[in-house]
Amino acid sequence: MPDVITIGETLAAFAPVESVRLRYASGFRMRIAGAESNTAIGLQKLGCSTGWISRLGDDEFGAFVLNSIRSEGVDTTGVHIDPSRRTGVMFKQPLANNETEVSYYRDGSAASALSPDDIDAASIANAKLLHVTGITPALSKSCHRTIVHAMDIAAKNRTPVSFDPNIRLKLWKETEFHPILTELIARSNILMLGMEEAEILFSTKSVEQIFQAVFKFGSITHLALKDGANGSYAGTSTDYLHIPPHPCKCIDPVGAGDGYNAGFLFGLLEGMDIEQCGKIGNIVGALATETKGDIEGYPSRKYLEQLLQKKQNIFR
Ligand code: KDG
Repeated sequence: MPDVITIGETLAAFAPVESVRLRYASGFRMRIAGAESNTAIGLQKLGCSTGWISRLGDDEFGAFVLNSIRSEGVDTTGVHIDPSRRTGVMFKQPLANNETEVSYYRDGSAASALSPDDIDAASIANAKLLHVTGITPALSKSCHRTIVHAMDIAAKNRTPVSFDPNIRLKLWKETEFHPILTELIARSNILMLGMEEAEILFSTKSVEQIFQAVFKFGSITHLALKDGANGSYAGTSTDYLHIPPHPCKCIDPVGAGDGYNAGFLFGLLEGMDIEQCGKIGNIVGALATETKGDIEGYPSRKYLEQLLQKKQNIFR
């Protein structure tokens, strides 16, 4: 059984071949996009065994998503095909300064009907880690119940839970998400938090105050605070440190946070110290920004080791 289980929706994501407004685009490139499967793929590339639980429509986009994730080596036996609903899609609009705006077409998608019955308890009970995000509970009430159910199984079986709030305002719409995310943080052990999300959740930009606020949740053992081009902070209840960024040439930042999660969690699973975990998180996140897709830039374990040892690549 896989060491790491993730749960969530993955979409067929379309980006215009040329960086133009979508209305002028004549060609699109189709890739996959899903925070949880991104993290699973990142971990899998680093040599961890991972599984992804989800629902997909019985359609071409569902087949594309399933084939893509399976081809990266992620276990997809926990994926249910729902003939009555469609696979969700999204479009990426490239903007100035290498920013990206997304438009979702996922209301009522197959994954938005995920329910606790879709969860194989044994896979979570036997895993070394359950990784979930705040995207799934934003999709529907049954998705929210599914995540709570999965966390309950993890707690009963002492499987550590990592949680990334991944706040997507376009999905929460009018829903008051603070109490929902706070409750999920209180059920987690490892918190992966973006700096802007920390500010939204804890009303402060002060790193020290964020660390204090997070460790008031007695369940949390590790916090990674992702600060984009400034690097990250990582710590435990007793101490934290700043980890400088890994240099990169960003062309699309989407997927970097999930890549960071994969690198950081890989370090923890390998028993590395918190500084090394954060360093690997920074590397995987930085490499993710250098490609247009979410996952293409995530490194193999061999490449990561070369970077950590500062070895030159020999191409010829
Ligand atoms: O973190 C990247 C994700 O946001 C992207 O891949 C799509 O999962 C996605 C979402 O719901 O926004």
